[in-house]
Amino acid sequence: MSKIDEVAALVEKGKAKLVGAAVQAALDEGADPVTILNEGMIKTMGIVGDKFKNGEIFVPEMLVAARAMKKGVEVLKPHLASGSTGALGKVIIATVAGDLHDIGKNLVAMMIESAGFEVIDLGVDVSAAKVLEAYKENPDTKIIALSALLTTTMPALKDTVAAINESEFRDKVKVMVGGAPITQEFADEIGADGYSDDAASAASLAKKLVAA
Ligand code: B1M
Repeated sequence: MSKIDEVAALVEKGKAKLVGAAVQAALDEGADPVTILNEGMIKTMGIVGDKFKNGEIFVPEMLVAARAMKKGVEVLKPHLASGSTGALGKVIIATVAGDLHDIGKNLVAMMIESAGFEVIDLGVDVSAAKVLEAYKENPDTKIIALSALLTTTMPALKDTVAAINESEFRDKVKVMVGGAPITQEFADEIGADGYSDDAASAASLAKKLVAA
């Protein structure tokens, strides 16, 4: 079994205490950090999700897999992201109301920070009101980035973007959205300024939005 396969197996089984060492071993063997992330972790979460959908596993198993992935990402982080300067300005990021998924949002935050932004992470299950409040506390924010992982929280994403679109500061801030069920079409429909489908392209999009 390759070291990356070992990482994948440990994430899938939710072995949080062992994943960090396996990621380190893969790195020591010269494995590419992005490949470890994509093949050892993100792909595995897809498998975990499929097993959940098929009734082979349940929420607790998804939860421990998520915890294990987070441990692995901690070890990977210095290899994926360079230190931030914050020079490109502030980004407020959140997972929308009713949604507890934060791994994708955290990866996006990490890549955006590494691209040179200062990230204000509001966490998960964040209401539109909290997003507006955070902007008012940080009126120099350049981008509001919103994540949604459930088809059932797509309406919350829509409502949050609508609240920003109706705010008095709309012309001062860009809004970007993403998450597994979100598409460019949906982003356009709800009036966001940008959509990206993964963390690396989210960082490029953020840079493009502030340059625009
Ligand atoms: Co949940 N869950 N979950 N879950 N969970 C999914 C999303 C699901 C697809 C699994 C499945 O059925 N196949 C399914 C959603 C189905 C749907 O909506 N159509 C689902 C469900 C149903 C649920 C519950 C409803 C289950 C239940 O209780 N019956 C429940 C809902 C809870 C809630 O939120 N209110 C639930 C709960 C959970 C846990 C809490 C147990 C756990 C989350 C723990 C955590 O995040 N801390 C969990 C997990 C782990 C998953 C899966 C297995 C993995 C998610 C993940 O972290 N993926 C997931 C299956 C799957 O994804 N295939 C699933 C890895 C991550 C890197 O990918 O988040 O997609 P992702 O992020 C990507 C891109 O989407 C993008 O970039 C990221 C990096 O490349 N991206 C952005 C994300 N945000 C972005 C923002 C951007 C740009 C790009 O700009 C702002």
